[in-house]
Amino acid sequence: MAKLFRAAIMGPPGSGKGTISKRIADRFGLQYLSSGHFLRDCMAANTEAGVMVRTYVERSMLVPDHVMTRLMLPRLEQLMGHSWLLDGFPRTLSQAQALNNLCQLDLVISLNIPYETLRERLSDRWIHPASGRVYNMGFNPPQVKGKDDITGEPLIQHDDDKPEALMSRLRHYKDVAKPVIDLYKSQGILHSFSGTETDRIWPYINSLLNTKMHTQPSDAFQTRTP
Ligand code: G5P
Ligand code: MG
Repeated sequence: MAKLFRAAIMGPPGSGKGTISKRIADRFGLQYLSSGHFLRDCMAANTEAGVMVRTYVERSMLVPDHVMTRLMLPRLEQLMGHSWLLDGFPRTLSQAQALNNLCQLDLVISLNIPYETLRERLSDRWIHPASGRVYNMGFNPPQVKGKDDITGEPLIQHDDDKPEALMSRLRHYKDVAKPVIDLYKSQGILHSFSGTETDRIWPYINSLLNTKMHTQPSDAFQTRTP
């Protein structure tokens, strides 16, 4: 049986985690689990957990670690027989340690995108809430303005993409991501990519995954895009 492959993608809000994850999942056949989509599903279902997480997500605050791990780890346990890619989890050291107790990641991708680029992207982002499909009016517009390509349902914008909420999300991200990045660096599985365009970063990630998924992980390196 082929070795299972477990990866995570980290990066600030709007860095392209969702966009790149979709390409990875399509290209390499990994199961894809986004913490943001998962939380929005809980909110839409109005479960007890959903009502609680809404108070954090709507204020652009991180959901407490014990809630995140209680929600995400059982979902990951269900996927134990599969290769997967996590988007947005783990986001704190405590989440990373809880995940480590469940399984060892093979690879972590970290995206470093300048703030100005993030601000421009998010102010132009539209989402199909039911599926989590993401559009950008300049980069990947829907075929029909304001409508999801697959279902034709209306697209919406998130409140937490407004500039003041974005600044707060970025500050949170930087504070909490550093120890997580340090942890994965020390484990030799962190790969960082810098740039302003997903299409220019993608070939490097594609090539990294091609190598890693078809050989035993033996080395770790930092990749910088031009
Ligand atoms: P999420 O949903 O994980 P964020 O804030 O981490 O949300 P977000 O906003 O989903 O991240 P992304 O996935 O990194 O961003 O980026 P994306 O959606 O792919 O791309 C952003 C936009 O840019 C899109 O419109 C895309 O089309 C466009 N784009 C991409 N590449 C390019 C390009 O090259 N050029 C151009 N022009 N455009 C491009 O989390 C939401 C909330 O849930 C909670 C928190 O409250 C969080 O705020 N949460 C957690 N709380 C605690 N712990 C966790 N682990 C949590 N996970 C989620
Ligand atoms: Mg996302």
